[in-house]
Amino acid sequence: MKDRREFLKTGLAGSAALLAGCAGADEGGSPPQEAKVPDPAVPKIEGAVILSTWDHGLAANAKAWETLEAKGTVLDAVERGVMVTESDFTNRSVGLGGSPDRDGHTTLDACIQDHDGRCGAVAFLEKIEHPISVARAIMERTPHVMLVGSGAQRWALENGFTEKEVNIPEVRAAYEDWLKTNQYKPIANRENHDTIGLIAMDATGRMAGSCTTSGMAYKIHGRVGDSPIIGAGLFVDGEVGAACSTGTGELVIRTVGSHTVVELMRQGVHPEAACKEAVRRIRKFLPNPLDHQVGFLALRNDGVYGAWSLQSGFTYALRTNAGETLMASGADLQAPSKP
Ligand code: SD4
Repeated sequence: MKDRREFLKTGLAGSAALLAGCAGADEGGSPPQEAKVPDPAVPKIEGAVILSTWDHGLAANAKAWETLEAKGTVLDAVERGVMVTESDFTNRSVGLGGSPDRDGHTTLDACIQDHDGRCGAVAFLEKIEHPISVARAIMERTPHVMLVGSGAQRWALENGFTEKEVNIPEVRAAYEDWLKTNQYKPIANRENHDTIGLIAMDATGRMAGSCTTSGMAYKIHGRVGDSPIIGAGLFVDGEVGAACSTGTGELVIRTVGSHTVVELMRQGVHPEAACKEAVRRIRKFLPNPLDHQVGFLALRNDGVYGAWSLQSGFTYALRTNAGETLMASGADLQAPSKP
């Protein structure tokens, strides 16, 4: 892959906000700022718009775009896009290549939601390559929204999904190493923060979103984060827009983050300002905010988008008629430099 910096562009709003947000930022000591409403406008985009979290969003967006071009629905696009990430077994926080929990199991969480708010979710699933497709099947074939654990597993197997054993020596070795310390202290931006959330609007204005993850590495067996929780890791209301999140899921659940972003947009708040406010609500109860990363993406149903994160380093992929771009979100705090 080319040097990341070659791709990396900071959004129009993001660049201004990044500078403003990080100016004078210290190790978390400065008080959270009230989000300004409205923020500088990102220009409206004509046609389809796809946004997804982190660098791996580029490949997911490409597939989602190809799906739209082949006349697939926007729901097909958000599903197929993140399936690319789920099948990338070099990814350590999505799909079967994901790092395990502290008992050595890789457990998977996912959800999907369409323009009209229909949704499906699955959590604590094992050995199934595409949890996002299980989530969609739950939405389309059951009267329920969410299945978890052994019930979800059984339902998936009874409904055409198959189990796959994936053994990755590097993942095993890292787990063995981790067992020696047995300490749960994720490193913000550099570990455990690669969930893919993908939100999209097709050229007719229909929207959908998807989110899939193996969650935080070395979590307690049974732990479920924000990613499969509708309203936390993802929220779509075609009347307004869509939002998704990445980062420490517990913080996003506590604040129902993605729902907050969509509801703020409903009240007229600009997408970037809505993301910024969702971060502020998290940051206000963090004594050491740099111990965490949380990032939000938002897409309004007129194609205007925004992003914001707790600390710098959150990248996201944007796909429009103009092509694919890797963006850097604006952030409250400057991330410490890597050792
Ligand atoms: C979780 N939000 O399980 C996920 C982890 C994550 O980017 O986003 N990583 O809490």
